[in-house]
Amino acid sequence: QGYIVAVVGATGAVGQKIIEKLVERNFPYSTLKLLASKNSAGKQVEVNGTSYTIEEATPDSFEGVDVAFFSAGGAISKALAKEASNRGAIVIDNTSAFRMDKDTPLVVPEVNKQALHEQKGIIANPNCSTIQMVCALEPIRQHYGLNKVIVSTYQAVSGAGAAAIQELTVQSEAIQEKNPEPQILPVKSAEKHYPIAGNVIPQIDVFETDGFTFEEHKMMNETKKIMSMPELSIAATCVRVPVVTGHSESVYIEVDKENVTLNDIKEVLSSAKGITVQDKPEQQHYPMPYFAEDKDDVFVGRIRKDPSSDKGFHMWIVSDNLLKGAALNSIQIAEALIEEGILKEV
Ligand code: 11C
Repeated sequence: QGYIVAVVGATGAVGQKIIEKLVERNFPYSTLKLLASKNSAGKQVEVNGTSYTIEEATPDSFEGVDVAFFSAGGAISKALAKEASNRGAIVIDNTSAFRMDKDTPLVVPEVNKQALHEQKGIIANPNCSTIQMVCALEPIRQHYGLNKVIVSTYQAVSGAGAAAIQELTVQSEAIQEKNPEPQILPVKSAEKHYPIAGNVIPQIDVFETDGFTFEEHKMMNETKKIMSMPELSIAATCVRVPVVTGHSESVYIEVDKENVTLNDIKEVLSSAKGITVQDKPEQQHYPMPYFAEDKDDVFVGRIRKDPSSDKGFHMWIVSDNLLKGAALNSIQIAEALIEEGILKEV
C-alpha cells in the first residue's frame, strides 16, 4: 500500500537528498524507481536497508508511476516530464524547464499551496535562492503588505553541482597556487572561468541582455509568480561564494502599511511555519550557512529597521540550498498534493 514513486536524477546531489527525505519523512511509497541517465544505469544504491539498481530513464519508465521527482537537469525534464505526465504521473520538477510556463504551478507550500489545484501534470519546484526568500517574505506580506525587495545573495557552490563542489575542494587544498585552472565556475559553458577558493564571483549563470544574470532573473520572476505579485518592485544581485552548502541572502524590503515596527516584523517571522529567527546580535547569534547545513528550516536574523525609510527593513536569510531550496520543498509539494486530495489516497 502506497504510491509508486520515481526519482529521476537519483545519483545527483539533489536526487540523493530527495531519497533521504522520502525515507526520513515516511513518505507513503510502496515502490521506488530510481532513474538516471544511461551513464549511471546499473549502479546500486541502498535505501533504508534495501538495495536498488538505478535504471535508465526512458518514457516507458513512468508507466504506473504516481509521482515523479525530476532533478537531472533541464534537458532531461524537457525530454521526459511530459512523457511521465502523459502516462498519469504527477511530475515535481526541480529544474527551470517549466517554471515560468503559465500552465505550470510554481509552488512553495507555505506560500501558495492553493496553486497546486491548477496543476496539469507538472508542478515546478522553484530555484533554491528564491524559495528561502519567499518563505520569509510571505508572512510579512500577509500582515503588512510588500512594495519593494532588493536582494544580494551569497550562494554556495553546491548550487552549481557536484563538479563545482569538487572544484572548491581541490582549490581550497591548493589555495596558494597562482594558477588553479578553474573549469566550472562561474558557468561551465562560459568562455572564462575564475577560481572560487579565496574568491567571490558576482556571476551565477549566464548574462542576459539587460545586464542581469539568468539566476537574478529567476529570483525576480519566480518571486512575482509564487507570490502572485506581477507588479512587485524587485531586483537581485546573485553572487557565488566559497561555501559548500547553504545560500545566504541580504534582503531589503519595504512594507506597505504605515508604522510597522521592528518587533512586528520579528513577531510575524517567529510565528511563521518553517522559519527560525536567530537574531540576538548582543550574543553574536545570527544565521550562518555552516550551521544551516542539513537543517530543514529557513533561518532569519540581523533584522533591522532602515535608518532612512519608515517602511524599510533589512534581514539576513540563510537555508540549506539542497534541502528547503530543493529536495525538501519537492517532498513538501508531494505531501501537500496528498493533503489537498489531488494525489488520491491509496
Ligand atoms: C545555483 N540557484 O545556486 C542555482 C542552482 O534553477 O534549480 C539551482 C538551479 C535551479 O547555482
